[in-house]
Parts: sequence; C-alpha cells; structure tokens
Amino acid sequence: MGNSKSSAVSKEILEDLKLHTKFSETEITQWYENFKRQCPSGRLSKEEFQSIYSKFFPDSDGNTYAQHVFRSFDTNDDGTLDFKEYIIALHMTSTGKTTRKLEWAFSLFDVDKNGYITKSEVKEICTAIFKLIPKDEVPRLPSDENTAEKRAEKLWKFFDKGENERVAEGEFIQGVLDNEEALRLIQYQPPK
Ligand SMILES: [Ca+2]
Ligand SMILES: [Ca+2]
Repeated sequence: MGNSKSSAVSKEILEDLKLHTKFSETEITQWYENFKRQCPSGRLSKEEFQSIYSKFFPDSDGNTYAQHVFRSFDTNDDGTLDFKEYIIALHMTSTGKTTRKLEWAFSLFDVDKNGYITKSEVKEICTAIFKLIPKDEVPRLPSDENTAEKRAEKLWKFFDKGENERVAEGEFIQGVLDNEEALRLIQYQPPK
C-alpha cells in the first residue's frame, strides 16, 4: 500500500494509451498520479464522478447530464471508470478532433447503446443538457429553444428523419458537421 510500485501506471496501460491518444508518457503519468490521489481505489464510482462533475455547474443541475456522461465513458459497462476509460474520455472530449468528439457525442445520445439514436433518446439528452443551463439564462434563450422539448425538436429536424426512425452514427456526425446550429444544440456552452 502506498509504495511507489502500486501507484505507478502499468506498462501495458501506458503503451495502450500512448498508442490510442496523443498524450505523452509524462502527461499520462502525471494524470495517473492525480487520478490515484482523487480516487485511491483506482476506480471511480458513478456517485464520485457525479459529485466531481457537478462542481463544474454550480448554478445549475449537472447530475442528470453527469450520469449520461458517466455511461458514455464506462465503455466496459462495469459501473466504474478505471484510469484507461477516464483518459480516453478526456482525450475524446477535450483534445480530440471534431470527429472524435462527435463519436463521443453519439455515444452520449445513444442511451441504450444499441448503435442508433431515436427521437426519445434525443429528448432525454436534451433534457439533461437543458438542466445545465442556469435558471437566469433561460429567459434569454430564443423562443424555439427555451424548453428541453423545443431543443429536442429543433435538433431532431437536422437529421431529416421521421418521428419513429433512427439515426446511425455516420448520419449523426454528418448532420452535426453540416449544421452549426446542431453542433450548438448537442452541448451547453456558457455565454462568454
Ligand atoms: Ca468501466
Ligand atoms: Ca439507441
């Protein structure tokens, strides 16, 4: 316990992360140390993740969104985030190319992980995103975006699908790449 051997990132994980992300060995090693400090068990539970995540949204409710983000990061579905999942998530959401980010956004919207997005999944995620908007910002939103339902309707139209049709990953990414409005609606960005 607490010796240098147990706190070092394993060679296997390190090689894997160097291969799959653009992070350097130094960066990965530093993050691992931070990760271990915040999370000595090496696995982040959903509750721990939610409590860290919610701190980024002090003026709104980040809990529902955090649950979806956690689900999209937990690629092996075991209910915890290990270091590898955490770093790959960080790679996809913060430093990845747009396509990488959109692949992640797709997995965020694909609530049941079946490879397609339905309109009800769009509504579910739009509801979670809407909760991230601080209450005092809501009155300033355009009239076709001032409820979660309206945002879901607006976003769904960009994919050019019927009510009961579903959107595949490629269609989702293309729809968002082709429409800046769609790109804006799949996330919440605080006004500058
Ligand atoms: Ca996991
Ligand atoms: Ca789905």
